[in-house]
Amino acid sequence: MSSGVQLSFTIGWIAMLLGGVLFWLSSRRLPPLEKRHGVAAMTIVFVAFANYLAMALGQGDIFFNDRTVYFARYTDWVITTPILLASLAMFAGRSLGRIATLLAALIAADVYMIVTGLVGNLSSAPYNYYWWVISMMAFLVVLVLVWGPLRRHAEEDGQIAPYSKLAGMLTALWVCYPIVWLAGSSGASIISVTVESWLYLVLDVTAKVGFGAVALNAARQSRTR
Ligand code: RET
Repeated sequence: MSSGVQLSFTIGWIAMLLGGVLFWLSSRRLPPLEKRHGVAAMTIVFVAFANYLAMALGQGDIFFNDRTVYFARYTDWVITTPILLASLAMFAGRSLGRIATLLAALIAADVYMIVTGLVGNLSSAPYNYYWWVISMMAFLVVLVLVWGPLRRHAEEDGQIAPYSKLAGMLTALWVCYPIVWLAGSSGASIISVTVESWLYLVLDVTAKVGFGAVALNAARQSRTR
């Protein structure tokens, strides 16, 4: 592993750990009914912490089809992205029970997206591109549900202002992942593995720690309503 890649993994587990401490401290100020936002944010960063640590220790990759596949990214994403969607959904209805079916569909499409992405990363050209397209279809389903039915729920029964803000943030960040995937070692290798790992690092920290901070801030304010 090159030292640049190694450094990005080390910064990754440290950033997730610091995010965990930050979320733990700010969760204490949440009103009891909003503690669930803190639980979600902490779970996300601690799962990412473990996966970044595994990659830093050289336990998160395998050499397959002539290249290194960092499978720990996918074991991270397959757990954390459903929780991210659930934390967005917490702003869409007063209880998750009211949107259970919608959330289940959202998570099913999301898990499908991550798993087919991993299959693509384990495939050589041109099959990796087939899987990218299949994974993108599922991603489109996720976006359609987030901006369609779930948003309508937020208007009727939830908190539309934080919902819109977080949905915008989620969309802007998540669309970058398939682009990095395509440009990186899983796709056309236009960028180096070092650049790829730094791009994923910035995205992961923003999509987890940044997103969680915005969500917790909005959850704290909902007390005064
Ligand atoms: C893959 C494979 C290629 C096609 C698509 C992908 C989407 C990945 C996404 C990942 C999001 C990760 C987050 C992680 C941490 O918080 C799997 C790269 C569409 C959207 C938000």
